[in-house]
Amino acid sequence: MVVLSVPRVDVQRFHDDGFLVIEDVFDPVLDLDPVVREYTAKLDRVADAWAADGTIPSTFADLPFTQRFAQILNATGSIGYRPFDICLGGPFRTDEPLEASMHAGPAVFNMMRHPRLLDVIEQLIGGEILSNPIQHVRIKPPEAMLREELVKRNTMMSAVAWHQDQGVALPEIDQTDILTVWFPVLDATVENGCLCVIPGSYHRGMLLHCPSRPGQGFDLRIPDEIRGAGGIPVPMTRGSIIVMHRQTMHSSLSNKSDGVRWSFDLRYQPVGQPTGRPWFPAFVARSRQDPSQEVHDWRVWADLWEATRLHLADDTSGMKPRRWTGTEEACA
Ligand SMILES: O=C(O)CCC(=O)C(=O)O
Repeated sequence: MVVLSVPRVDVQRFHDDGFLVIEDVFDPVLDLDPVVREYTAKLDRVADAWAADGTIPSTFADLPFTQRFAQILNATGSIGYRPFDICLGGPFRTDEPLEASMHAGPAVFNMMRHPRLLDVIEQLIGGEILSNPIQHVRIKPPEAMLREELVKRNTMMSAVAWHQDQGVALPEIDQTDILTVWFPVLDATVENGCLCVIPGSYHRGMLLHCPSRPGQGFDLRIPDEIRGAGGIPVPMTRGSIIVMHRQTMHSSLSNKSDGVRWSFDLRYQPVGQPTGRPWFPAFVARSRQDPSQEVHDWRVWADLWEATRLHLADDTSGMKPRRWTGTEEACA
């Protein structure tokens, strides 16, 4: 049996730059290929259900994954992405299963609590680690395959404007140690839309974000002078991760390639700190003090989301608006 060493984290460099790329955290075949298989099966199930109820004109079963995914999104619009993300998106309804509202499965859950990923996080924030529910899987087909409206409006499927992750959560996280962990399922390149970061940018603190696209209340970004501040693209091979400070300015490029750009963005923090989305469920990914608190079974994690879904379908009054409205004077 091959025993892999704990990935080494250059903590000083993380504090200097506000981000760190660490290679070979995952085994692409053992860890990431199961994610691809899980989503391939999910796409089959979703396509069958939607073709049966007339949501889409065909299952597009003869197409390879990327083309099929693009065709289904083109036929359904943004709403068609809901079953594939690993976080609930509205509308919250009681008359559909969790399966139709988001994705929860063993392969994605194994990534979220992968021991080597948690070994990295532990070196930065200690051994009491909460998995924050602001988490996404982004599967971005080539922009040339998508309807223009989807490319313009949906950041799960297209480029993401400059922002700080702290800016899209409630102010309750401002004093926390939340880290963003981003990793590609397939290699992320400049051509297919890798992440970009501005090294050291978190030292400038939190900046006002303004809506980047008219009418997009949920799409916030930092002002023009920062946008031009010289971010660097961060191409990454599958198996590697990038860890970012919550105030690190980052964005992602458009997918100009003919293949899919596929990634996870997850967040972790010390147990006990607020998550910035209190209406969504967090779970203990690692506890050195009390391992009995850890969630090990993906079904337990899925049940937390199912309970949340049912609650929100009934009552969304606990959901708070974003910290900015876009009507701030400086956004004019
Ligand atoms: O994956 C992307 O394209 C952007 C991800 C991102 O901005 C984030 O994780 O905050």
